[in-house]
Amino acid sequence: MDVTARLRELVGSDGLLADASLIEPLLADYRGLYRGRALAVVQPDSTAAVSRLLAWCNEQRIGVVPQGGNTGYCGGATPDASGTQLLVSLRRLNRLRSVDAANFSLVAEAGCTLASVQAAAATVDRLFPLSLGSEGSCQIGGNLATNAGGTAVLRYGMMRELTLGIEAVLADGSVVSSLSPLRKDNTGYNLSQLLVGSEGTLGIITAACLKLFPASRHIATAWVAVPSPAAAVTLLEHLRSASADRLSTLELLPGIAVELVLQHVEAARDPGLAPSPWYLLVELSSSGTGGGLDATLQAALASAVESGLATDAAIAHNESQRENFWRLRESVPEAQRRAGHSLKHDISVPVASLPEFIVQGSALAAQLAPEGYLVAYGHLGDGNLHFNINQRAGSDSATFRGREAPLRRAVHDLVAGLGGSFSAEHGIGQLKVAELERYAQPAELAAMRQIKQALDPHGILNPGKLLRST
Ligand code: FAD
Ligand code: 2HG
Ligand code: ZN
Repeated sequence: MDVTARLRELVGSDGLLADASLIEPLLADYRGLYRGRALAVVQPDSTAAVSRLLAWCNEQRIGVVPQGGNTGYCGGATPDASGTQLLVSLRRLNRLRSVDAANFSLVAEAGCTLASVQAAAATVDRLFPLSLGSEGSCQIGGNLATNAGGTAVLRYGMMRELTLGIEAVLADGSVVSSLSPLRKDNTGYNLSQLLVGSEGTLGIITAACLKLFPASRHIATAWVAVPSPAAAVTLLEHLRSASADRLSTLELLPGIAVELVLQHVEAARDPGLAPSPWYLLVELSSSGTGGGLDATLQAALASAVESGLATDAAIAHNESQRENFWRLRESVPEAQRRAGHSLKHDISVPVASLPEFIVQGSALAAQLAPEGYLVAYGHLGDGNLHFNINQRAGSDSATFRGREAPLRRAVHDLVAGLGGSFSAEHGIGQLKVAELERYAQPAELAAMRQIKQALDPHGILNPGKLLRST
């Protein structure tokens, strides 16, 4: 069989990527942990084309790897090394189908970037609140497939909570579609929600109806020095009540993360607070017309300083200051990448247990990875920490990398003991399959395998991701 000719029939000539220099970057993941090979790379531009493609792959038992913006952290969008899997890029399926201001919803195709969806919402005075450092390149389909989190989860929830319904193509090529803006629809199993977080293993998402909110008219942003994570957790409660729950962001950064950003990111500027072991990026936002948010934040922070929960704070007085505070936070992954290799853990624990996790986790990191230094930062308001250890300059790379497995075990066991999760927002992909097998309840894992078997009996959809191939 001439596979190339058949693929051309299924997705059209423009849908088959032939240029090797364009294919190459799609075969490795963002972190550079995995590199695969592909039978071919296709870029369908309609749901009908995805449907034809999957029906044929199912018949031929060809493995299919969906790919969005390829910004994922767990190798979920990278094919294996066999060269037998088809890479399906959704980037041409990128139309905004409708924006419905009255119903506070929009319908976007899977290949729309997150930034383009945020911008579309803004044109009708609405907010699509999902916000990630990768928003310029990650896609809605990838955000849904990984149930992405980010910096506004505290107020608006993860991608799951922002989803009204999904259109997707199942393994046999059938299309399930639930794109109405209904807020209430209790008609049996919720297939859309099953697809959220399924990482391409149950279907290819082609479009989604997403929730919008009133646009924020007032925003107050502050950079705050805090003495400890325990103080930051108490400050979370204080800010939520003092602001009548208008807190939309509370991100924790250690001093070392700020130093790395200032060292590696040219545009970043030091906010000039008293030196501190920890900092917070705090943002209040409101759709109301009353204003006064700066004053609310100012008063809340003044009382925090008085009571010792904070040691210093600066409120952004203009857009450029606000952008700088955000840059200091959003550039941490890039600064860490420039600083060298890091061992990453994307963990969550109940918010109140974060300080204890940091104390015990820091001791483990010092003991089990002495060639590294800790850069633990992230979404404090969600109990989600990126507990990353960077390699010290001059230390032996192989020794440092060899620390990964024992450290991961110790950190994830600690997290499990505190009732937390070893994968808070980045998913499982191929990186954490063994972790899921270790930490999921047996009955839960068995149910996941049965769901996979029922929807994808030939195992063509993203084989070996999330669940081990059988
Ligand atoms: P990809 O990487 O292309 O794919 C991810 C997974 O989804 C793969 O398993 C793939 O097969 C599957 N998939 C993709 N599209 C589809 C589809 N249409 N149908 C079915 N399956 C599909 N993540 C967070 O949660 N919070 C953050 O704060 C955050 N910040 C980041 C900052 C930076 C600088 C970077 C590089 C990444 C960050 N991420 C974050 C991780 C990443 O951006 C998210 O996981 C994002 O949701 C991935 O989207 P993507 O389009 O790049 O998906
Ligand atoms: C973030 O919150 C991302 O910045 C990336 O989730 C985290 O690089 C990381 O570990
Ligand atoms: Zn994150």
